[in-house]
Amino acid sequence: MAATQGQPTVAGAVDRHTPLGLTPDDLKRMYYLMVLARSLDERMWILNRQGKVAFVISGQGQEGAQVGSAYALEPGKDFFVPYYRDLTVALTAGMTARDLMLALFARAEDPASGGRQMPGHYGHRAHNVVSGSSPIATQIPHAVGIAMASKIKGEDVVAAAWFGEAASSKGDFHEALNFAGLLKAPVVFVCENNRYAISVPETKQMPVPNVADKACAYGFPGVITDGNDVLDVYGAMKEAVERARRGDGPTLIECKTYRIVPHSSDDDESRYRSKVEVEEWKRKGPIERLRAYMESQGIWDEGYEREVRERALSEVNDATEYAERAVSPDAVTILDNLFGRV
Ligand SMILES: Cc1ncc(C[n+]2csc(CCOP(=O)(O)OP(=O)(O)O)c2C)c(N)n1
Ligand SMILES: [Mg+2]
Repeated sequence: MAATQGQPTVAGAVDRHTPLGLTPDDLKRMYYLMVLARSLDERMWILNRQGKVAFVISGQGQEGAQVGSAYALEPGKDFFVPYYRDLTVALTAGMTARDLMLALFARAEDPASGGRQMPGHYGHRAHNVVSGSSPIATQIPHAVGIAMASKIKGEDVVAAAWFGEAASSKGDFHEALNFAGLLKAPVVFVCENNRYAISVPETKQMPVPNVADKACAYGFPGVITDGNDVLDVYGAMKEAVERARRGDGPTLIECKTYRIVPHSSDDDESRYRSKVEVEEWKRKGPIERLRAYMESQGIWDEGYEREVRERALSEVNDATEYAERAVSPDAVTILDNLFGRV
């Protein structure tokens, strides 16, 4: 491929992005979204430990699966139905660091719920990000409903639902996939298999080795991807979105990945996994992997890294200060949006 700014590619490094229709600028955008998500997430933990915010649920380690999948949808047109770890999905869909911090601080201006929902319930009407409920997997049938509404109205809209591997043991998952397969709904199911449901390893909650294996029961393809390889996930998602737009129905994409921090700010991970295991996965992290690839293509260098880190830090600082100063919902609005008027 043509290297940017005249930098040579590493001899023998295979260009994997051009065949997928991605430019060096796309890779830089994906890289930035992951670094921004990681920086925001790290700041959220600090704010929690300072006693400023009550709860954090984290996407660290899963940014590659998230940006690789969300990037193949069209923001402002397609529908994003994420779950609580999907900070990078929310950012890729068009939500800002300020939006996410406003939700974390439960401020009135929080676009997801005006400060009503727990953090991690991403939502933004203008960006077609649909906020979910806390019970696991309930967002999966919602995505099928949105996809079917789009199909019935003759719109060219694809919906995607994201969820963890344990969500695939819930009835909601199976009902959603059954109807999506039957009705050929324009939907993509993205499973972020991070190997654990809080403390329960995947081997203790599912009888098959891959979530993707479950798709065959519903008559559509199940694809296994390396969830820490942005390009692998993007390639599978691009194909799945094209398939959905053609009217050929759903795809289930499993992203094999790992969360590198505890389940939430209230979890003690030392009770169920070793530090060695976590450190091993950190070394294979999605940010590190994309950085190495970009370097091999002459798209990344130390100067660029500094620029990215500084830009992300200033966005995180701005969002933190803005949300900390923002007002909480007025107590008199407590019943707003709970009851309809007759
Ligand atoms: C119906 C239901 N049961 C239990 C919970 C408590 N809970 C919250 S997250 C979680 C683990 C889900 O694991 P997985 O689907 O693999 O997603 P991950 O958290 O690993 O990303 C559980 C059991 C819940 N929110 N809803
Ligand atoms: Mg899991």
